[in-house]
Amino acid sequence: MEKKEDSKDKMEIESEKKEDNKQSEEIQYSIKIGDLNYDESLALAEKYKSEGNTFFLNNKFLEALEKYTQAINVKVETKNNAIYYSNRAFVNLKLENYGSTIQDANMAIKIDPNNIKAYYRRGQAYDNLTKYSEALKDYVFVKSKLPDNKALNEKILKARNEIKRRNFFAAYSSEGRGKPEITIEGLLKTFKPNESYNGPVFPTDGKITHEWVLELINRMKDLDNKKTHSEKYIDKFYLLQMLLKVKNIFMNQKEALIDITIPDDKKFTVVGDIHGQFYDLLHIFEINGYPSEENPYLFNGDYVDRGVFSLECLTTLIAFKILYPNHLFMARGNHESYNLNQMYGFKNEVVDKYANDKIYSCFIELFNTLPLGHILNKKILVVHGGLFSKDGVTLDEIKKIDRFREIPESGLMSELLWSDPCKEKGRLPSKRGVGMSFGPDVAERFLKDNNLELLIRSHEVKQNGYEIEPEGKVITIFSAPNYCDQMGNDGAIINLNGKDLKPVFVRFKASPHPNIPIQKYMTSFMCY
Ligand SMILES: [Mn+2]
Repeated sequence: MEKKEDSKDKMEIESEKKEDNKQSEEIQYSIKIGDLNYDESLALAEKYKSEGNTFFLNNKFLEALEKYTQAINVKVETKNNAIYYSNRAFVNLKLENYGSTIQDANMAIKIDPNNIKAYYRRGQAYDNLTKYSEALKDYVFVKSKLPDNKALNEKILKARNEIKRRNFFAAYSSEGRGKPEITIEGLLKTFKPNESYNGPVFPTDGKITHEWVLELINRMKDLDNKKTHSEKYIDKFYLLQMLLKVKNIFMNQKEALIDITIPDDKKFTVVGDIHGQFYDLLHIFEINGYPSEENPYLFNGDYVDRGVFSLECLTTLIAFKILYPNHLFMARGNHESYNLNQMYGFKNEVVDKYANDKIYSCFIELFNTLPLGHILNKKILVVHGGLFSKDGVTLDEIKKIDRFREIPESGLMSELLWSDPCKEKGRLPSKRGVGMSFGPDVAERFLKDNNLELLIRSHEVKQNGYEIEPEGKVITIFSAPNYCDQMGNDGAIINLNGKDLKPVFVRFKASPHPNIPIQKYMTSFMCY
């Protein structure tokens, strides 16, 4: 997963005082930390740190996180403690726990204001959270200490450009939502179908058939990776027509939450994150049937980014949405977002596959219309992320959210798409740095207040493809098996019927796919 520029960074993990390692190995774990004198405590903490470093260098980030936490828990009151926090900040950065990265870096800087790496790591966390002004401050400070660091110049330039771009968009509208310079309709006027194109033609009346969609899927399938882009993808003129059609379908649904009624004897399927894993999406259709009026689906967001076949996934889903507008549902995930697509691959993928950088912004126009969640038979709320930083939010309030915009940094819309459940009661700050963590009691209160029975959400990779939270009121469903070609997890989907709404989980393994490096389109490093 590592990009080249990171491997240099990786070596910079603090590992001074190597001479302590040998000595510290002799200390037994069974010793109570409180019984140790200063030298023994330091030796123990250094031992944990060095074990953490070994895990880190072998890309075992979860284990490294645990070791740095142990080193911190020894509570050695020296500058070394700043190093443990700074190292843990780095591993949290790798795990994309940007909120935790900032907290750890803050601690490191508090203990040792000269820990330059902590500023650098905090800056990168802000950068990934698209908080460019904060990132720029840290980068500029690090640059003043390390003037020869070339990678910093690029980061500083990028942050400055992003700030400029934001100011530019903010000038358009007092709400700061930005007005796209390119629209689907505007762009359509400048395109004509390519004369050599021999694939499926989107009809002018928009009336497609099941066979038409299957033809489209077959065209995109390319297990040997032998076709050229123009042999694989629908012509951009027809793609734009599809985008316009499907955008209008979503635009007509004014409320941010969609009510779905599942008849007693009918099956209904909920699918979690897909993340550009086209061949796994097709596998879901193989084991669970293609979408149809008899076989309705709800896709719960995060269709794009990470995986290298995001365009294929989205083209397939919007084709089915056009065909079965009332039997295939799509919610917005946090990755259906301009900000995230810049880093996690979808933008670069579309630019590469269509050799045109304007097409991408048409997808954003579509993303800004996707509903924020669905309610099944008035009993189950299905959203991508989770719940809120305050109690008392009603379904009516959610329905009224003005969703036709980029996902904001805070507020109800942001929390719906970003929050995670936690095992602890109450609320915790988000390890991601966006949204929040909500305990089983928070979920129970929300459901009771709104006369609901269950919350289904996605957004987090799970070893079995799903997880039922304590108290059984929150279920996570994740449908991208062997996430990012490296996590080894199963994918899962939920089937339920209208009568008892009892979730039945179907688990599945990853399917073979063309051998394309997962980091091909990503500019950010990790995949957790
Ligand atoms: Mn997500």
